[in-house]
Amino acid sequence: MKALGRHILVEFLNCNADVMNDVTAVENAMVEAAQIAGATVINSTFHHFSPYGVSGVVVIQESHLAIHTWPEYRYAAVDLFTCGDSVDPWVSFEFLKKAFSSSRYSALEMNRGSTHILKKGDAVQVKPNDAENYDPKKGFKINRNVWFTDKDENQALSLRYTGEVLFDERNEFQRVRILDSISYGKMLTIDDMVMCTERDEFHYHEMITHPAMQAFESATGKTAKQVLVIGGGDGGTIREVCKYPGLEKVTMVEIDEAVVRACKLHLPGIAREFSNPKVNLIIGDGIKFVSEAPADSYDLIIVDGSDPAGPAEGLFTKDFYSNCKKALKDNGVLITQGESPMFHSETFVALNKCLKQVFSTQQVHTLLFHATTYPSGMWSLQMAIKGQYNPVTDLKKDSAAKFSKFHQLKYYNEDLHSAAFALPTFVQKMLNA
Ligand code: SPD
Repeated sequence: MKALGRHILVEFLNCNADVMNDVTAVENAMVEAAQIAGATVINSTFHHFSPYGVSGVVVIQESHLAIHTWPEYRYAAVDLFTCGDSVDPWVSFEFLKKAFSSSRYSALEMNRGSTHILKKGDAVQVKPNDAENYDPKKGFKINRNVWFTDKDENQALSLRYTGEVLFDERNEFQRVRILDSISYGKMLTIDDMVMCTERDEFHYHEMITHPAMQAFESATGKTAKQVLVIGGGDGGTIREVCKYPGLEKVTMVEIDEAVVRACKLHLPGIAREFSNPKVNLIIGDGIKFVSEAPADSYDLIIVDGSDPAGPAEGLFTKDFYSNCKKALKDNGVLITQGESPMFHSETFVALNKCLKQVFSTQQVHTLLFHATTYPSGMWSLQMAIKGQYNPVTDLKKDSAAKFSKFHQLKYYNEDLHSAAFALPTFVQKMLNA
């Protein structure tokens, strides 16, 4: 060999655009392309650009593989650079051609570090400096740097994950994935939005359940017996509802059975109450279900939907909430996830207005809580009451305290109940404008 390395500059054309825009798929293909060629992978870093495109590099003991994709042109620019004789970059080339479904391509091979131009004295003894990453049995430790990003055009929240996709299914409704995050445990994502993570799901599930259950119980002197949950396919909300012994039945209407299946399989701590005999799971359209529900059927309705895109869009309409009001018994409570004053300010305000039109201004209350894995970290719930009581001033604090202690709740307690309804001035202004 007359050179230290071989460098192939590749143009992949007519690629699969979805793959070109899928950071996990691109990274997996690049890592596998290196391994299949006999390279030792040391590290990989990949990034997804907004609105589209992926860049990344796989560092191998024998140099590197790099890529940048333009999904809108179905194009990828790839560098395959290997040193020594043990790795054949053309094997990586063939693998990537198939992985990206490229039907037109070109490649140019260059020798790097030609021995004709290197002087003998350039070869100096260098001390190896990566011993800590090397295990004689397993070889080099791969340190992947893969990020999941939940974003709109201007804001984002990113969580690093191992690169492991434990569940990935696209169906007529949405794309459902379970990813293995580095510091938040396993997480459920729908259409590239975080729904819940093992580490902080209790913030959301306790807050969408207990303020409403406690407010109802305090005002009426009895537990909500008939509860309806719209959405909530991960099972976190019904898990909280099932903590009330006075509950007779919780009906949950989830549109996508894949969410339930994924969570039963990978998030058993969240999905643990599906086998409870009080739980009646219906796979179907919650919007239709509520429109057909008999009047005065439920003490509590919890709308645990996704963001207003795809199947959850109809959960943000006046029709839907009018039907919910009809389905509630007198003194019944509705609570819905209300988006973020910072991330989705327009939806947040519009939903509040819509509820006030349906239930009256005095009977609609906004709560805030910390949603550490939702963009902006500040999330809301909107509560509407079909009755004349107030969820804060009528709260029986002692019972709320007793309940949260007995169940060792991690977020909700009797003081937080009232605190959650206290809004920052800028949020008050948004809602009263
Ligand atoms: N941006 C995320 C809002 C999602 C609300 N629903 C989450 C489902 C958890 N049960």
